[in-house]
Formats: sequence, structure tokens, C-alpha cells
Amino acid sequence: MSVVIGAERDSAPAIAWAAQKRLMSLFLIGGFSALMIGAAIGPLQALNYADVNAYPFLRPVLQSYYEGLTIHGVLNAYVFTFFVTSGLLVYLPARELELEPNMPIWWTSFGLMTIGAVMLLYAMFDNSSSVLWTFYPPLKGSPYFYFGMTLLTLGSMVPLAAVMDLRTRWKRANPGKLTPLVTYMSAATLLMWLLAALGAAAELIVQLDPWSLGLTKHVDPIIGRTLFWWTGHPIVYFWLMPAYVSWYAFLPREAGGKLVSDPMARLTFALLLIFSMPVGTHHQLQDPGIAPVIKAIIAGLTLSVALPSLITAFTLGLSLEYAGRRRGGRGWIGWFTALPWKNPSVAAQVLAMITFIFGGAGGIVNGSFQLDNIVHNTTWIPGHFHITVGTAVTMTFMGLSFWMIPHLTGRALFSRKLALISIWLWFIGMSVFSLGMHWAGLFGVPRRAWVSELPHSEYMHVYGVAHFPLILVGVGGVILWGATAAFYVVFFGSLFGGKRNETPVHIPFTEFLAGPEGSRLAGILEYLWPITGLTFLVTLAAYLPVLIPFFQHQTFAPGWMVW
Ligand code: HAS
Ligand code: HEM
Ligand code: CU
Repeated sequence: MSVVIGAERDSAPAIAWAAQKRLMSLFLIGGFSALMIGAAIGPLQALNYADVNAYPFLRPVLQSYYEGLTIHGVLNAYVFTFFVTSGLLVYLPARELELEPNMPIWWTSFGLMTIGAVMLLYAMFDNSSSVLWTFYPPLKGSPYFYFGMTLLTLGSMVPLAAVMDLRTRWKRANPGKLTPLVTYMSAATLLMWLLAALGAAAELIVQLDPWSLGLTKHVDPIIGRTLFWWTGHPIVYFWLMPAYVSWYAFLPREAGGKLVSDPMARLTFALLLIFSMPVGTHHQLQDPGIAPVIKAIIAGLTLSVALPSLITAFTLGLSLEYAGRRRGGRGWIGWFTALPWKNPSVAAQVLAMITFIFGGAGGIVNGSFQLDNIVHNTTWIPGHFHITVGTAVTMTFMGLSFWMIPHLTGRALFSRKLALISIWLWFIGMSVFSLGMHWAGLFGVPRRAWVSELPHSEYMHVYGVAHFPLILVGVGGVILWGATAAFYVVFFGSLFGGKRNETPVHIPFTEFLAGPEGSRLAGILEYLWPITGLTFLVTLAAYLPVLIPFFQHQTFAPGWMVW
């Protein structure tokens, strides 16, 4: 049962939702198919660090470590997340408001992203574009890569139009009322992404697309990097915020409780919209040409972006405790063990949250200017982001799919037991993997290095000091192969082989202990467009001092193909 919203539910003609469910399923299938390829490659990279070089045997498919790494990063970080998010952030608000979304707009997003993804696959698998997920110039791939990336990015911005249209129609029918929570969170996420995507869109359309076609001869790498990180930092919140939608709006109910505060959820999303944008330069703390004073200011601002996540930790911690106590949990730990751990969707999301505590702590280390000197460009960094995007977000999407596939298709989950096994294996595998990556990073083991290509004695000579943590990396990777296999048996098994459900599965919209009614905070936060405008100004204030000197001293680099 969803929360009842205004009079819309009674007066609106009943919507069948069949077309919407079909398109939502396509978004899920598109996204998770990308993850399937990406996650199959990941363990090869983990084994590389443990000195197992599988690549000579993979020549017919992958020509080099870097071709695989590009496919892994691009499919997981862009294609998987964009598809799932562009589905969820339209479907869920539409269901919350009980209004039909504008289907041509939503299909446009799907179409653009599909064409983009196919072009990217072509460019990566023909070994013309091993430019890694950051596609830093002057590494030069094929036009298919950059145009594919352009279409994928534009496609991911389109859902904003669908959500704003839904919100406007609902507001017209419900004058003076606050936007319901899921729609609010979706709108805030997509408005943030509208500003965020401008950087990469500019880099692609102005710099890289024409350059890849040969229309321009040279490229300025540092301008490219800066525009990339304009997007590349807030993109991590474009990954995270849909997971937060699930944590705030569904998990409390799935766990048997209620969300303790709706206004805190709104505050989190508004703060993420504002703070995500101006801090991308913390990825360039070791880059030349940016004044130390700017880097120090950005380091300070970076700590502010942790704030909404700390609010989230306490709000959701309390909501889970409430659920656990309602289920009979007693004492300091009893509420936690009383959570419905047998429900794979709940287990996935709670384990995702626990992992995220460590991911967040590592992020704060990265953001601290001086400490970043030690960890930058080491395996510490992939260690950090495999427990943020690679687990907190990915495992939340996996958990969400466990109720959503039955909801969309009318079929029961293929096997709850195997679903639980996949989640626990992912949690254990990623914990071991990420511990190894962080630890090896502290010994200075570089990321993005085909270390297993060295003869064993040389590998031991250079990396022997980090041999144990690097073994952990490989072991974690192998466990993750098991997790991936188990998950996809459940995912595709449910889609195509699950038993027909007797009773329909509803979207688990949560109830609140403290709702938004009468909250002054919620009232102020309702002004999403002015908040977006303010964020744009703050972003310009952060980026103009970085970019102007680069435009005044341009460099002209020819393209490189080093693979
Ligand atoms: Fe990061 C690099 C700083 C969060 C992803 N990050 C990366 C890269 C990626 C990434 C992909 O400042 C590398 C890109 C590349 O290829 O080079 N990151 C941060 C900070 C945060 C942060 C300050 N990162 C994320 C998230 C990501 C992500 C989220 C993906 C989804 N990161 C950096 C910096 C770099 C960086 C530098 C550049 C480093 C370099 O040198 O290259 C913060 O937002 C983190 C805040 C999070 C928290 C945790 C809150 C905990 C919660 C769970 C609560 C649990 C409960 C369970 C309720 C403070 C919400 C209760 C149960 C109980 C038993 C208690
Ligand atoms: C990079 C392993 C899943 C996103 C890497 C690296 C390893 C790895 C070892 C570092 C390679 C290097 O720096 O040389 C794995 C394993 C996975 C997995 C074992 C388990 C199935 C994921 C997931 C995501 C992800 C689920 C995101 C949704 C990335 C990205 C990179 C990366 C963005 C950076 C690529 C680059 O440097 O260009 N992965 N990964 N991975 N991984 Fe994963
Ligand atoms: Cu960042």
C-alpha cells in the first residue's frame, strides 16, 4: 500500500501501469546486463593485482588489461547506474503521485542511452578506445566512444523533464501542498544532475567530439580534466542519491518500521544538491596549475559534503532501530539482530549501509588535502569506490530488484535463498577485496597498473612488500565472481522463470513518524528551482578561478594511443 496523496487517487481514472511497468523492466534489464559484463571482468583485475595474469588467454576477446578495465569502468559506472536510475526516478514518482508519466519523454531517455551504450560497446570491444572510465585526453579513442558517451549522458538528463512535468501536474491539482517525498528526492537528484552533467557535456561536445573526428588537431588536457571532474565528482551522488531514495522511502517499511523524519530526508537531498557541485577539484588536489589556496578551500568544502550523509546515517540508524524494536528486539544490539535478515532485499540494503560507513570514512581521508598525497593514484582509491558505488549503491540496486522484479512482472523471486547467498557473498567478497586494496594502497601500489605482466621475480621485487594485501584483493575478487553468478541466476531466473505470484507485490512506500506537514524546513526546501539557481552560482564561484588561468595559458596536445 502506498501513502494516500490528496484527492488525486479517487478522482483520477485508474491507470493500468502495464506500459510503464514494461519500460521500467527494460531499464532494469539494460542496466543489469551492463553490470553483468562489467562484474565478470572485475575479478580478472583483482587477480592481476594478486599476480595472476589471465589476459594472454583472453586475447580473442580482450587485447589488453586496459581494454578490459575501460569496459569494466564504463559499463559499471555509467551504463548500469544510468539505466537503473533513469528508470527508477520516473517510475517511482509516477506511482507515488498516481499520475501517468510522459511516455515519449521517458522513451527518449531509453532510446538515447541505448544507442549511446551500443556505440560505446562497439568502440571498446574493437580495442580502439582503451581510454579508461575517465577518458582523459590526450588519450584518444574513436569517435564512436565520445559520441556514444555524449548520447548516454544526454539520455540520462532527459528524465528530469518527465519528473518536473509530473510534479507540475500534481501541484496544479493539489495547490499549496508539499511535493510528496519520493518525487521531491527524484527531482532534487535530477536537478543536481542537470548542473553536474554540464561539465562532461561541454568537454565532450566542445572538445572531444570534434577532436575525435579530426576537426581539431590538438586538445588541452587540463581543461579536459577540470571539466570532467566538474561532472565526475557529483556523478558519485547521482549514483548514491537513488540508493538513498530506497533507504529513506522503502527500507524502513521493508524492515517493519517507519521513517523517523520526512523533513530530514528532504534536507539531505537539498544539501546534496548544493554541496555536490562545487567540490570536484578534490580529484585534482595533485594536479598542477591550481593554486594551493583553492585546493585548501575545496578540501574544506569537501568535508561539508559528508554532512548530509551523516544526517542520513543518524536518521536511518534510528529508523532501523525503531523497526527492530517493533519486531521485539531489545537492548543495545537486539534491535539490529531483530531486523528481517531473511528478507534478501532488507539484508542487501542494511549490509550496503554498513559497508558505506567505511566508504564514507575513506572519502573523508581522501578529501583531506595532505592525506590525499599518500593515497592518490594508488589502489586505495579503487578500494574506496568499490565500497561506495561498487557496494553501497550496487547492492542497494540488487536489493531493490528483489522486490521490484516481482512487482513489475507478477512473478515470484526465483530463489530467496540464492538471493541471500549472493548478497552475503558480495558483502564478504567486497570487504576482503577492499581491505586489500586500501592496505596495498598505503604501500604505494599504483592503481591502473598491469602488474601481473611483470615476471614473478620482478613483481615480488617491486610489490612484494604488499604481497599479503594483494592476495586479499585476488581472493575477494574470486568470491565476487561467485556472488555475481548467484545474483544473475536469481535476476534472470525471476524475470523469465519465476512462478506466477498469487497476490500482487506493492511498492513498499514507507510511513513517517514525523511527516512534512507544518514543518518550516520542508516549506523552505520546497523551492527547488531557486536552490538549483543558487547552486549554479556557487559552482561558478568554485570553478571560474580554476578554469580562467587554464584558458589564459592553453596547451595544445596531440592525441595519443598508447595501447
Ligand atoms: Fe569518493 C574519489 C571524497 C563519497 C566514489 N570517490 C572517488 C572516486 C570514486 C568515488 C568513483 O576528496 C574515484 C574516481 C577516480 O577514478 O579517480 N568521496 C569523498 C567524500 C565522500 C565520498 C568526502 N565517493 C563517495 C561516494 C561515491 C564515491 C558516495 C560513490 C557512490 N572521493 C573523495 C575524494 C576522492 C574520491 C577526495 C579523490 C581521491 C583521489 O586522490 O583521487 C563523502 O560523501 C562520504 C560521506 C559518507 C559518510 C558515511 C555515512 C554513512 C551512512 C551509512 C549509515 C549506516 C547505517 C547502518 C544507518 C560520512 C549513510 C546502521 C547500522 C549500524 C550497526 C550502526
Ligand atoms: C576498477 C575489481 C565491481 C566500478 C576496478 C579495479 C579492480 C576492480 C581491481 C582496479 C583496477 C586498476 O586500477 O587497475 C572489481 C571487482 C568487482 C568490481 C572484483 C566485482 C564484481 C565493480 C562495480 C562497479 C565498479 C559493481 C561500479 C558499479 C569500477 C570503476 C573502476 C573500477 C569505475 C575504475 C576504472 C578505471 O580506473 O578506469 N575494479 N570491480 N566495479 N571498478 Fe570495479
Ligand atoms: Cu569526489
